[in-house]
This record gives sequence, structure tokens and C-alpha cells, in this order.
Amino acid sequence: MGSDINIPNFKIKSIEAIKLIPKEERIKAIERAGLNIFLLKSDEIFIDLLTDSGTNAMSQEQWAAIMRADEGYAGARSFDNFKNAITEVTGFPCVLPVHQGRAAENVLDHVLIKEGNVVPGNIHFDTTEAHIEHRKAIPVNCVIEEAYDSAAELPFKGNMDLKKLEKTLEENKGNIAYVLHTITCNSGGGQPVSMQNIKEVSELCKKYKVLFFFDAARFAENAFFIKQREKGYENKSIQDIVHEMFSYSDGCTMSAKKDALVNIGGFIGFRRKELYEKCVPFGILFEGFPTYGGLSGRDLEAIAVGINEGIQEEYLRYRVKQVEYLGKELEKAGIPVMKPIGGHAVFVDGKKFLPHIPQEQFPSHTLTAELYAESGIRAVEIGTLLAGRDPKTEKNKMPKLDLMRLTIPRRVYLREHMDYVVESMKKIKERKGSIKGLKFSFESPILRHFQSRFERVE
Ligand code: P70
Repeated sequence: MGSDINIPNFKIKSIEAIKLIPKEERIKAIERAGLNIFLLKSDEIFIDLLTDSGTNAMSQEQWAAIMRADEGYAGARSFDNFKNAITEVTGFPCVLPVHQGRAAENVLDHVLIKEGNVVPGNIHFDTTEAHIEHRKAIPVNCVIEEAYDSAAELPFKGNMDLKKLEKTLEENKGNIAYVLHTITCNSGGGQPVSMQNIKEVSELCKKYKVLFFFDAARFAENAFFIKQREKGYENKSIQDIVHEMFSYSDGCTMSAKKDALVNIGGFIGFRRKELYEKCVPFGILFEGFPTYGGLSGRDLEAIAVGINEGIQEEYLRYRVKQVEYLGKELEKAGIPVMKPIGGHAVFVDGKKFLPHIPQEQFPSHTLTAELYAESGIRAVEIGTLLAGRDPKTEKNKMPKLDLMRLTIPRRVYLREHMDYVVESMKKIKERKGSIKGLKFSFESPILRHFQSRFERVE
């Protein structure tokens, strides 16, 4: 781009005001919320780094397309625009719209999973895992071992360990529902998966005659990392890389709320019509007619435009570098962060940052409550709270990674906002020894991180 400064490939036309409420009010708010940042009101938040999901800023082209939408219940023109855009970007000829990523999981799992099945993946996201378990099947994580070491600097830490995968496929012959590769690997720190690994996983799936799907929520960021880091791809376009990635698979589930740059939406992409047709009745049952799938015509139009903007190289460079900037500045301040810096977020290693808080007392979740009170910034735990309990033993799962995620919405915040995050974390670092761990005062049964309440362990 002719400059070392990370310059956005857009300028701002419309803004939303944000306000930092006084510290006493923040403390009251987080206490009222049972020390759970999900239970805060958005107006109580200054910088919202809870998620990059559905929090993206849309472009003038998206807003213009929204105005042209066709809200017909069946056969809407907006569905054709949606479907054609997705087919062009991904190469999947059949596309079933759904209202968000977990809805795609729900529909697909109703068709592909039978009780007792096994679903191997790199690291399944929590909604994915919950849906698999809801179908009484077993999710198995087969990511490379280094993924669990937050300090290990590998270019593709989201890769599947092929030995682990083959062992799982061999031991569960005839009992595999499908294999799922999550790109980028969110629960592993937003780490990418290499094309080589995708190819090898695909070959193993062919050898064992099992279906191979992607959880493609952040497919464009994954493609950008392949271009940056994998030999032979430096001169390929993002579109070509995306096509090649998807070409090795049978389909994908997609939360369009991430890399398709919208606020709501999702889809399932299929290579083969037969499987698409098996999913349609469940799509109708859970989501609606297959030309809208729980979305309005305007949502479909926004995705049709957004998915193309999401694969622009200039945008992706800016996006990934902004996240990297935050990660590097935190590192300079002596805050332990997951390395290398991922695509959509910086992950602070809560166990390393608060070593005096045992994992059962949710160190990273504790840090989110503390960060909010300090600064009005909302981060989220991706760790022990999110992992939930083992459905058989009912014991807390103890994931190897317990992280606090600072998730960056797309095209929303500026470098100055990132600097404020760094300043706030520095202040917490100075007094971190006095921070107390948390225990449940109420534990909600499913996807417990959303609704549970906490008190401090004295
Ligand atoms: C996030 C959100 C959603 C997600 C995902 C992958 C790889 C499927 C889905 C489900 C969820 C979240 C987490 C914490 C706070 C707020 C929101 N990820 N696969 O931010 O998609 O949400 O559309 O049903 O990352 O990581 P959907």
C-alpha cells in the first residue's frame, strides 16, 4: 500500500456515539450483572470487544442493497442474489439460508448425526459442540498439540493433527457422522489452518469415506493467513485461495455474522444436491422456507454484498494488522497473549496473567469483570466457564486453554480505541495480585456462560 502505517481501506460516513460512564456506576453495573459481562447493558459499555459476531459496520453498498430487497416469502429475487454471491465466492452450488451459525449446525446435525456418532474436528466451537452433544453424539478435538501452548509460535496453529484424526477415524469406523474443520480455529485463539492441512484432512476423509465439512465463520481471514504464510500462495488472489480451500470439502456451515460483514445471517453450503435436499425439510421446520431461512430479504441482500467485501485483500490486510497491533502493544506491556496473534481477536492467557487464581475459579472470566470495572471495556472468556460440564460425569471440563478474548468488530473501532485497551490492561497489571477468583451463585444449565451469575471467592 506504499506505507508502513496500517491504513484502513474505508472512511467513515456515519457514526454512533459511545460514552464512558463513571467508575462507581461501572462497579454497580457489574455487581448487578452478577459479575457476568453478558448481563450488562450495552449502554453501560464504552468499548465492546465481546464478539466480532454481528457487530460489524456495514458499507454504503450494503445499505443500498438493503433498500432494494425483495421481501417475498417464496422465490424472492434477494434469495437469488444471496445464493449467486455465495456460490461465486465459495464454489458450492447449493446453499440453504439460516438465521445464524448455530442454526446451520442444528439443521445439518439433524440430518448427519445419529445417537452415539463421533464428530472429529480441530477444536469445535462451543455451539458446535453443544449441538453435537444435543444429538447425543461425541465431539472429538484433534488439533495439533502445540495449539494448547499459548506461547508456541507456529504459522498454522489451527491445523488438525493427522495422526490423532486417523486414530479417531480408525477406532470409530462406521460411526463417524462427519469431520469438521473450523477455519480459523476460534477456541484455539483464532489460529488459521493451512491449505496443506486442509488437503491432507480431505484425503483422510476420502480414505475413510466420511464427509468433510468446514465451520467457515472466518474463512476469509483464514485465506488471508494462507496468502501471507504458506509457500506457493503469496501471489494468488484471496478469491482463488478461498475456492481452493472449499474445493476439498463436501460443504460448510457458516455464521455470516463474522466474515460476511453483516449483523445477522448464516447458511449451509453443499457440494451435492442430494444432501442439500435432505436438509431442506429440516431447514423448513426450524428456519423457514428455503429461499429465506429465518432471514428477511434485506438480510439476504446485505450478505450478498458483504461476502464479497469480506474477501477484499486491502480490507483483510487492514483487519488482520489492526488485531496484530493490539496484540503486539499488549505484549510490549508484559501481558501474556496467545501467540501468534489470531485473525479476529487477541487472547490474553488468564492462567498466566492471574496465576494465583485456580482454574476452577475462572481466571479469565474474573479478568473480564475486572477489565470492565477498570475501563468500561467488555471482553469475553473463552475457557473454563465456556467449556461447561462433561455431560456424563457432570464435572467441569478443564480445557487446557483459559483465555480472555478481546474481540475486534470489523470496520468499527480505530487505533486510538486499541491504545485505550492497552492502557487499561496496564493498570490492571499493576494491581493484579489483589484480584480474587469467582464461584457460581447461579449456574445455568446449557451454554452456561450466557446466563450464570457469580460471587467472589473470599
Ligand atoms: C463468537 C461467536 C460463534 C461461532 C463461531 C464458530 C467458529 C459457529 C459459531 C456460531 C459466539 C459468541 C461467543 C462469545 C460471545 C458472543 C458470541 N461465535 N462457529 O464471538 O455462530 O453465533 O452465528 O450462531 O465462532 O466467537 P452464531
